[in-house]
Amino acid sequence: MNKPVEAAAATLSGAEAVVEMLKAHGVEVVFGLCGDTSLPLYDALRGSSLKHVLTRDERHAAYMADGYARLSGKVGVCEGPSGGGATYILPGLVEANESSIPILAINTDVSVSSRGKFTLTELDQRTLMKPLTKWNTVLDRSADIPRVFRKAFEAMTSGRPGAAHIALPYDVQNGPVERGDVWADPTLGSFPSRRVAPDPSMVDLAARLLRKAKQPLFICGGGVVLSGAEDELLRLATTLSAPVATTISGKGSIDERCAHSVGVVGSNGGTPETRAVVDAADLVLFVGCRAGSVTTERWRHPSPGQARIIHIDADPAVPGTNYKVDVPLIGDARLCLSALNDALEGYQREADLSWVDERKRAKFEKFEALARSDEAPIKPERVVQELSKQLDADAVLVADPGTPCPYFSAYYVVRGTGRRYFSNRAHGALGYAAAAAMGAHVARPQVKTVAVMGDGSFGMCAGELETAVRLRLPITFVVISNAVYGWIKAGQKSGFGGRYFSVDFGVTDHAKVAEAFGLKAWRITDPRQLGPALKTALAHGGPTLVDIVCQPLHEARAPVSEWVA
Ligand SMILES: Cc1ncc(C[n+]2csc(CCOP(=O)(O)OP(=O)(O)O)c2C)c(N)n1
Repeated sequence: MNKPVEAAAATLSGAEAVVEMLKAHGVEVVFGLCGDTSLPLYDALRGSSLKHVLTRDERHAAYMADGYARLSGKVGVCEGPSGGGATYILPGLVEANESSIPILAINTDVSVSSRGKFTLTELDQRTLMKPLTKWNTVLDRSADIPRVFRKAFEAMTSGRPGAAHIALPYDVQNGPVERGDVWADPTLGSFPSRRVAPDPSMVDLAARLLRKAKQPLFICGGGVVLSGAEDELLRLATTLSAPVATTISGKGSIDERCAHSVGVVGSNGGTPETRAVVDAADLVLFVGCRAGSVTTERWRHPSPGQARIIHIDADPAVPGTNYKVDVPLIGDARLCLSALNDALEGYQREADLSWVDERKRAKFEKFEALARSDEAPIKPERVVQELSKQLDADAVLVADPGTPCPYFSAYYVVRGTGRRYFSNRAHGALGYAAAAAMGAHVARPQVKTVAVMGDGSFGMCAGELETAVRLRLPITFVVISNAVYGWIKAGQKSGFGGRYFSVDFGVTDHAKVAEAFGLKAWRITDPRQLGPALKTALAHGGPTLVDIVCQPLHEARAPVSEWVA
């Protein structure tokens, strides 16, 4: 006799509905760490097709989600339990939010029915996360799960992308959700999901200014890569015969070997040579760039009034905040640049870019003279040069603050466009690169991923090396080892008469620490050993770490012109 077909249950548990809502938005992986309040969610994840990456703390789970989002173009998802799980996930959430990277953090929470009774780990997650995220809520009822997740994905990926937070109480995970309510628009799982076009009258005004400019210059922030506007940018730069400078997050907007490329400008990766290009402009076109303190060296380059300003940004609040803007173009960078290309159809500005090339040559001559040095301790320039020689063009390099970010931003030449290099430029918290590189690798496993950190950063992320070993991630971690919070010591030298205070710490053999976690590792003191060690490390099939004893920043000739807060 035929068995009756078992009808699918009309309801799901809240935890099951969360999993289904993530899947419906195209989520494939969740980074996170377990806790008492997360038990129903873990039970639902266990039976699902979602991959779960167990991390060693929630901050790194959020950094992994961030690195994953940057490389995949999809929302990165992280999770943790209540109380400490929420306070620990917070740094990664705010970094992503300020960097316009859509990550969703889910913290489970004490039951709705236990609120206000001195319940262990109880915390006002709504208030905590509100100023740090683009959108956040605390669920009170299971039935609201589908609507809340749809709203979170829409908020994260439309307009200026950003982070979202959802607190998921224990009893909400167990309550019923109608199966029919569980649906989503999958296009909201990638970003930008809803592109906005600029006002045509503003496009005409901008085109008129561009035709009149004698020395136009692009300064591109992260918005170009976020919107995939690289081709439109090159087309417009070619029409205008204009140089293209970038911020650190803007690396990847243009192939840095191209004649138009200036490199990074500003106080963390800019040099006197790149600054000279900014100072020569009579029209600056900011694209997807907040014109913040680092890029503009505290709003001095360009100097106020020096140049006409056209400012393209998806966020209407950005143009006009720091510079008097002649034309604001509000919209998606790709659509704005494309509209400008259409408006300038048939126009060609004839100009010679050899002056830009001369400045780039001058910058790299100084760099190469130092990179060639066989002196110990090893010069940071040597590390940049060796990695530049050995990494394929499609490799992904993540740099921490300290020595790595300014040196790699200045001298690591990105060959090609799109996301190949990044750093945490919103808050610049130490200890980001290792976990972000792990997330990046999960998103793009076919290319080599490298994380470069100072030893200050190593101290803030070392526990996560276990994750890299457990998951056999073939990432190379590079430690610039100098037993000092070097960037700050250099600031004490340049701005406070060398009155050094509480910046030196003890020497650690990071290679031995890494070996204890199960990585293959090298400690390098002689510059001549650096190339061979990196070669072996990069080719190894599993996680590797190269600990490089380096010249500290206060003794080095840093690319930055000055230390500015
Ligand atoms: C979480 C956090 N705390 C403090 C700082 C301030 N800070 C910026 S750079 C720096 C020193 C970095 O030291 P290290 O990682 O050893 O790199 P180095 O500068 O020596 O190359 C510090 C403490 C920070 N960026 N992040």
